[in-house]
Amino acid sequence: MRLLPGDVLLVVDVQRDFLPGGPLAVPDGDAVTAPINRLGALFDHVLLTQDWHPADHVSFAANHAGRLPFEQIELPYGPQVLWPTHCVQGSDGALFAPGLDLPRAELVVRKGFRPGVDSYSALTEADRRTPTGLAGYLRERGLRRLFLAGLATDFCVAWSAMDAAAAGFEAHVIEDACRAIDMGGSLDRAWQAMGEANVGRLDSHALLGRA
Ligand code: VGL
Ligand code: ZN
Repeated sequence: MRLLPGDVLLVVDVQRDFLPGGPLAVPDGDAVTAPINRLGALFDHVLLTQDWHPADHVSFAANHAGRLPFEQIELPYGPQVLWPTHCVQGSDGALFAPGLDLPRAELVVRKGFRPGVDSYSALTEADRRTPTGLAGYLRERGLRRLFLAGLATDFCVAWSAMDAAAAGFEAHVIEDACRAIDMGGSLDRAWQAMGEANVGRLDSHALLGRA
């Protein structure tokens, strides 16, 4: 696949709390930084997302008496998985992974900052109505083709890719530059849903050539 002028690399949530040893560790999560750094040098535009929750965030199991991480509850906007406390605003765990090297990054979209609403997606929060502003930013700049990488494949990457496709952008997920949480079959379901949503799936070698 050939990259075109204006193509965007969207790097999703490559933050310390999602790396091995962190409170919401994604298995092998630190393996994404090497391919992402190589990809970052190749794209015209590099944008990042940063999960950025207040300490009293509704997605934290610790904020629900008697609930444990990875349980699911019902919120006014629908089902919500409860997570270990992660990516608290201003904490070291919310910082980008130490190995990430993307000096040309043009934008950081912070998401999940409303106490009562989660946001896996970089475009639309979990209430499915509140925009993050990213779609408007992309449209205003005339950027229409997104390649996604980062953490986690089955949550923030998948939701971002599907929302981008639904909003009229072309979205492709770079599989080997992502890692998944994969709980209860979530990774298979995410790939199925992304396929149905017209999200492309490719390997970084298709863009970088074989090392
Ligand atoms: C994520 C769960 C909670 C992600 C963020 O980046 O995929 N997953 N917050
Ligand atoms: Zn989160």
